[in-house]
Amino acid sequence: MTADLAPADPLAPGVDSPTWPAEFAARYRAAGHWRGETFGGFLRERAAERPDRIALVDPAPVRRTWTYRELDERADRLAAGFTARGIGRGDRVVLQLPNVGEFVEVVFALFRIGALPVYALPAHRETEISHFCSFTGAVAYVVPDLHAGFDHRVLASRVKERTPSLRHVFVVGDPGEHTALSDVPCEPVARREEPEPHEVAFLQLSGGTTGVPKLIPRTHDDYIYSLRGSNEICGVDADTRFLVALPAAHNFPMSSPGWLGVLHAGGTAVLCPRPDPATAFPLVERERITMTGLVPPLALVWTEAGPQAEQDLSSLELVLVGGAKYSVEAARRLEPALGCRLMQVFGMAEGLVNYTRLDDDHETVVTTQGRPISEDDEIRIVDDAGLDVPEGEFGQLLTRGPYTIRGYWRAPAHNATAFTEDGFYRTGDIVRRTATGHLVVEGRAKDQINRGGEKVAPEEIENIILAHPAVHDVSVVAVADDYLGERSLAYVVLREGAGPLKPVAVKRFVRERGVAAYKVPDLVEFVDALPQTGIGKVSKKQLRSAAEQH
Ligand code: AMP
Ligand code: DBH
Repeated sequence: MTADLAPADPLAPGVDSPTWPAEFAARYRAAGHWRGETFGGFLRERAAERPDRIALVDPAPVRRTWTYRELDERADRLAAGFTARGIGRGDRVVLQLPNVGEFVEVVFALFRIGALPVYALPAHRETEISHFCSFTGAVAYVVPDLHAGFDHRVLASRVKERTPSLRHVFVVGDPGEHTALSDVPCEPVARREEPEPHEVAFLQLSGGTTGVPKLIPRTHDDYIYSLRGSNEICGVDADTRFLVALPAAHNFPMSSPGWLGVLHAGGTAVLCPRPDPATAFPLVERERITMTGLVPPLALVWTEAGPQAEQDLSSLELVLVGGAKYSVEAARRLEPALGCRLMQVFGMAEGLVNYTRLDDDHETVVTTQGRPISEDDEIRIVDDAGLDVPEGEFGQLLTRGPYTIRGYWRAPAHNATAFTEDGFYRTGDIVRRTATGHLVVEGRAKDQINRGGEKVAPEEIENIILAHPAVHDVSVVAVADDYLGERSLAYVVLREGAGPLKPVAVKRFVRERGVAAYKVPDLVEFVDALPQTGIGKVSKKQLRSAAEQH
């Protein structure tokens, strides 16, 4: 690629996506972390090595399977169809599918042509989807027809009306006024130009702390390294049968080690339509599942249900738990209840992932959130002034390494504060490090609510509530919750003279603005004024301690 062409190339790192300085990239290559693999390439390799092994199972409503050869061919045919419709290299495609086989087909088709999937969650609604489509200039949006009682085709029509760049809506199922995804595949023609390993492969979502979710550019090289590292730590191989219980679009079930890790290893990924024991346990039995990943509230439900289960869960070898803090008491109960090993995982879509290890002693597994994948993951634990705290004390976690981004996509102003000058990502997590190098998550410095692994940025919800004509001011904070870990509480100050408002009306207002249901405040409380800090900002600290009374 010539230098003067580079700035026009949407895939090239450094254009829309800040990237690793050359000396770091060289070091990660020399260490063998970045091996020049691509997603499209590794699927092709697996299809050549083990064409008839089952790669993917979608059990509902009728069981469908894909061998490696079928998945590979399907990706090629879909890629050809997307190309024929004018979707090409660097184009963004917002993908909002539940755990269905088409999710995996579409992702690999887009990888093949170098178009970038943008991973929306099934729970996202008009506000989030419109933002993803307009901010990324998406050319296509892929949806199910109906999911969990919601008609995504109607949402798609509304978003399309508002988003000039959006030329295509592809629907899995009955397309309504849009295009059926099943009409897209066609015969592959000549060989295409495929993306390079150092290029951006997709945009993942951040849980975020700001008014709008930030997008995370991940390259083939860096993400595939995290898959290989995760596979090694978790013992994933061609015999692994992994249940994708959480939404497939989330970074944890995608990569820790997730369905992408399992496909990289030549194993089998089984998609679970819902993660409750009534749905998942029969699948564990029928599909002889060996491994899965759960957020803490689900791990609790599985732990409760395990001993009474009518199904045979004996194939289960390892359950990973992460996404939010898992209590020591709950962690102690999982292994006996499910008859398998526990591994804690503390990760982030921005990069760094920590795991407890299979050879860690039991206390370490239940009391820590693990240690980094890579010896080249750099960890700093600092105080508010940015100085390293003494070993063993807690502070804010900063990290830099071979699979941690150097900046969000098209967000230079935010990047200036979210990263240090020398490229460390400020995770916003408060951690301490044990003598064995394991991290214990002690809390959080960032303004975020972690609702059982689903992250909510208070600012996003505050902005919505502020648009209510009766609202003068609002602040959204976390309250402790036995089941979810945290729930959200909105403190609302009404305008003078505004009529009375019920909590339920505030919740309805947020829901009707079209956001994911998990962002609707769990509790609403009306107050006369919000406490302030010395310089007149709202004191979230005081509000959080007031919220402890709940
Ligand atoms: P995101 O940036 O949206 O991918 O969310 C990542 C964040 O989830 C981390 O920075 C932590 O705050 C939180 N998190 C993930 N795993 C754990 C865990 N095992 N324990 C505590 N917090 C976690
Ligand atoms: O919470 C997360 O984002 C997360 C948790 C565990 C993650 O991204 C991961 C593992 O990879």
